[in-house]
Amino acid sequence: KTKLNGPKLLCQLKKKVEVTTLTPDLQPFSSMSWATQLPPKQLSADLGPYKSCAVVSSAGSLHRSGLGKEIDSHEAVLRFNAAPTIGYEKDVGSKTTIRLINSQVMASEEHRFLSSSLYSSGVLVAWDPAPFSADLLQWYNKTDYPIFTQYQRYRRLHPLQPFYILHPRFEWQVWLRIQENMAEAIQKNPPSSGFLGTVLMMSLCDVVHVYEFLPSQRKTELCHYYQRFHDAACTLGAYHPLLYEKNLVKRMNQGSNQDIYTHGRVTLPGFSQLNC
Ligand code: NCC
Repeated sequence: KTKLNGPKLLCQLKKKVEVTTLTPDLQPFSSMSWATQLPPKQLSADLGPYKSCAVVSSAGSLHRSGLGKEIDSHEAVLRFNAAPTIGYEKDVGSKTTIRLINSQVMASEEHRFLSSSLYSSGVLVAWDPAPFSADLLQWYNKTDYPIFTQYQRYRRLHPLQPFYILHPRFEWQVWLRIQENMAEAIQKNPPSSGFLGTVLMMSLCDVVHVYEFLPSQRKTELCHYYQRFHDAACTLGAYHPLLYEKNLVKRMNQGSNQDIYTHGRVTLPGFSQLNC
């Protein structure tokens, strides 16, 4: 096994990862009446291409970053899970083009997914930690959290907001890219929303700026910029292979180390810009 350098890694991601979403014509969903709630086209057919994009991690190190204006200057902004903008505009901006949410957020009471206005701006994209290489029916019958029932409820309440579900193949294709570039065996859990969202934006944007995924000089054990909760595992990972994801992003970064240190900013090329 050989560790690939940045350019080779980028080309592998482009070649071997497909950002696919569920569509109503897909088995076994095609025989279920609710499947008509799914968008008829792929996310990649409906969104982008965007010139310049921002991926905003939820890290505590965004606190007092003053990056809000810079983040909002990008054509499209991706945020995660329950990360708010209201009250935090100075540090994280206010634009939300896409929100990537895990199925836990959709299901847990505390996040009030069906009723909170936090989720009502931009395009929603959901994912669920599906079993490795399991087929869609197996996953459908045994999701980690009730992503499908919550999806149907949300769509009935907010029928006009675009809402996609990622194909589980995507999360495991990304996982394989991580594993194949590491010397040791990594845990067989899907990548974090942060890395999935970064790859998703690389498929839609000419250039992607990721903020505080690789921590800046503001690095802190504060888990999220929006919560008073400390845990180093938020930055280093426990369930998700987060440290390995960060290692790959560091290798693919086309910006300077100074950008990481001062802004927590990484610059990645979109797949369309690569000559592989
Ligand atoms: O915390 P979370 O992630 O929502 O953060 C989104 C992404 O930002 C990056 N991050 C976050 C905090 C930090 N200190 N450093 C970071 O680099 C990560 O890339 C992360 O993916 C998730 O990935 O979906 C996750 O979701 C939470 C939780 O489910 C939601 O926040 C809803 O409450 C998970 N936490 C728990 O299960 C307790 C987290 O493990 C992963």
